[in-house]
Amino acid sequence: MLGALDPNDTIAAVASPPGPAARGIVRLSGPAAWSIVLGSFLPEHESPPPRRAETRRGSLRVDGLRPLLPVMLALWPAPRTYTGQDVVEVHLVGSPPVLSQVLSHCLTRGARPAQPGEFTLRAFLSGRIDLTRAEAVLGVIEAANPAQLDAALEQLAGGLSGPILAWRDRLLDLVAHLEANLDFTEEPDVDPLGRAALAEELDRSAADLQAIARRLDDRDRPEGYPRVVLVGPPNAGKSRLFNALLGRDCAIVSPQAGTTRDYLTALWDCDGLTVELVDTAGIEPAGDAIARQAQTFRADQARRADLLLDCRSAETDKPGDAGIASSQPVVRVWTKCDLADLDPDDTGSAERLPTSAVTGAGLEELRVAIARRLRGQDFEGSLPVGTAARCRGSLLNAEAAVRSAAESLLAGGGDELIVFDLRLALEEMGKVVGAVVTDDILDRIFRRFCIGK
Ligand SMILES: Nc1nc2c(ncn2[C@@H]2O[C@H](COP(=O)(O)OP(=O)(O)OP(=O)(O)O)[C@@H](O)[C@H]2O)c(=O)[nH]1
Ligand SMILES: [Mg+2]
Repeated sequence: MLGALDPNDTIAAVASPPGPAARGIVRLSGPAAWSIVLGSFLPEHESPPPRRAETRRGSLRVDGLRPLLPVMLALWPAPRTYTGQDVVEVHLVGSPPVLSQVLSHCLTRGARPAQPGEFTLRAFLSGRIDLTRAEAVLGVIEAANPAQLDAALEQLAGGLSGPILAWRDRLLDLVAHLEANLDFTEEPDVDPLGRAALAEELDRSAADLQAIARRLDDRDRPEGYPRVVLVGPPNAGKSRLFNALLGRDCAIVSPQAGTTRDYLTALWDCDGLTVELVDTAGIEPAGDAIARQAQTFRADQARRADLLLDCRSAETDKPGDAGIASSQPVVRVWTKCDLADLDPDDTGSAERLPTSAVTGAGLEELRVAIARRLRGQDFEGSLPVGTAARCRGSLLNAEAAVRSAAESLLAGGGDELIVFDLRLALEEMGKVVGAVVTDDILDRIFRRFCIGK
């Protein structure tokens, strides 16, 4: 368990990405970090250990390496460092065998290998960052595209924790106030007006908490990517368009109607957004058991879509046809335009993007249209996967506890009951901002980090 790791050990790890590079970094954090490195360091200019963050040039005498290694040291004194401890980074040539030699040199001098995420865990334990920020660091490391990276960076800046912290502070004040009453007065605070105002304020807090939870609900992508689902009549050219967009042949294409039965999914880079693209069976009245199953799959995928691509064949379908009716966002597409002359003045064709999977015409426009629609739905603001799900439950629990406190207040319940509920709410909010943390949460978050972060 990461939560059980001793934060007083000095830890070390290669902190640069794996593989050869111009420069590599070995990072140490802990009480002995500086002495371990400085003990083998020959500086260009002799000077005492710095009292502020500083870099030093010189060479390192490393066990098992004959020549002295030219290095640059970055030294940060505790407590104003990322981990809250003494930190040192050894910057040197990015050769993997040399880096591993330097690391083992440090390990034989008293450091132990850092577990994945352990540097960030220390940052969290020392109160330098809260849990949402810790997870955002992970988001930055794992971000699959620029949009996710933006979201992770925003979260790293405290986007999520700010409003929640503000509420937590208000609740803390309230609890302090009520507890003072418990301690110092025999009679409960019986000012009915004051209690009604307090109850109203609590109701407002509960509504705010619910709103934040709901916002997370909207923004959380269980799989992390917006889903774009191709739908339309059999033979409309969905599978061929699916292949053309992906740039490889995954789906079976044939002139026979009813070719696609299962649904297919593939990750697709759509104008900088990573999207899960889904091909489905053509919409038709269900026939035999297989066709029924195909329709169930299709309906289920369509329901879970963030955006539907409604495909009609320009060869066979009429321009006036409105296409599928759906409350979900839809981009309407003409397929097989190479087989038909579309009149650009025809309103029907203007509302549908003309494409051809054979000539590639219109595919770029389609890509841009899809990305624009998804960005309009704020997928760029999606939280790093997992954060929203983890926070939502706690926010809803906090909301329920605050509402229960408000009810007790109005019903004239004792202050003990109210304080009890508010404490519950605080604990739940604490789970979000990391003030109260179970080992389980720590472990779940930090074991996903890579070593050296
Ligand atoms: N000329 C031309 N033919 C196309 C185009 N797109 C699809 N086709 C042809 O239309 C036929 C049906 O294409 P599919 O992609 O299998 O159609 P589908 O919508 O997936 O059909 P189901 O899976 O049966 O629902 C195939 O013969 C394709 O080669 C296109 O843009 N131009
Ligand atoms: Mg198909």
